[in-house]
Amino acid sequence: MSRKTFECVDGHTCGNPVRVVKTGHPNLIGDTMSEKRQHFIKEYDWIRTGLMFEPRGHDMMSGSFLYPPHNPENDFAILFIETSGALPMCGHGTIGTITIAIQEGLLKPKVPGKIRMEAPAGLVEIEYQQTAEKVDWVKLTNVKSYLAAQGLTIDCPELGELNFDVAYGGNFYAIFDPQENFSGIQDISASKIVQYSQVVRESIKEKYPDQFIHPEDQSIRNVTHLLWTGDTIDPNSSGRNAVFYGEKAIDRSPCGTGTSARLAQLHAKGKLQKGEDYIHESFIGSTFIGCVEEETTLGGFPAIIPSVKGWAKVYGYNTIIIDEEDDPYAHGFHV
Ligand code: PYC
Repeated sequence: MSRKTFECVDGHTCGNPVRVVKTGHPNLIGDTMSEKRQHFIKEYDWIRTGLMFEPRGHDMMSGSFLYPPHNPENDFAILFIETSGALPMCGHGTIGTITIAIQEGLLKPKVPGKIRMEAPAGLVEIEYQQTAEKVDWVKLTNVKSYLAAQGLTIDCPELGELNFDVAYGGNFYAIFDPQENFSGIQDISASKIVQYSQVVRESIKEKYPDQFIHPEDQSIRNVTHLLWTGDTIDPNSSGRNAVFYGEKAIDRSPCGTGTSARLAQLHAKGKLQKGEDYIHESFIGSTFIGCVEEETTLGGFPAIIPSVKGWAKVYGYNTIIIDEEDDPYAHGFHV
């Protein structure tokens, strides 16, 4: 049958979209969510592109499917879908998915207020607060995060040579702090950040091939996201970022995996202590609260276990049809 129907609940986490798909789940093979993610990428990526790209989505679109857990002690397993791919982990996606799943009755946690979620990148423990039918906030304790490399350089047309670090927080991030050729995100437009990021990410891939690979899961590799920093809008915030992903997206939320990578980078450089709150602003000024919960190691690297707290809102119900026979753009497009 060429016509597939997906019932979805749409919401946003601090401004960035989250589309939880309730029906139409592909039957994925694997003993872990990492294996199932790889099966999805091989056989079912058209579902992601159909639901995330135009005309059913847009540059920033992101979403998830809920699956039963592999370990009965856990509450559920998650597959993230996004314009940039099926991510190993997504922080804003987690906060949005939990909010939607609890409010819409898609998930009944074993212990109310606490959830154990199997992400492709590993186990994520979650706390949330609910008042009546609304979820007020969600706090996730993320996978181990670490600073993978520092003091790297790349040439960026227009800007010149840029220094950057690479940190992992569920995805690998190249982090650009203000420096001689880049004064900070407060001084450049979103479209310029996108333009620079497209070129810089390609150059990183060419200059540092296969250099960033997760020590325990080789399917997680390469710098996929860029995190540019700069002055905060609110003087009470600790930092502000513009996270680039996909082909043209700037995260509207402060980015959960980006925040985790940032905490790992700052902690490794002695600029953030365990237990200290880090109020992270997004490009549009929305905030997450990050914190280094524990110090640990990963594959020989000093690492941290970060937490990220934020909120999400449900805004609509969406039944989406992908009809391969009838619609030339059934699998989506991007320009
Ligand atoms: O919140 O982790 C995140 C995320 C990744 C890409 C966009 N948002």
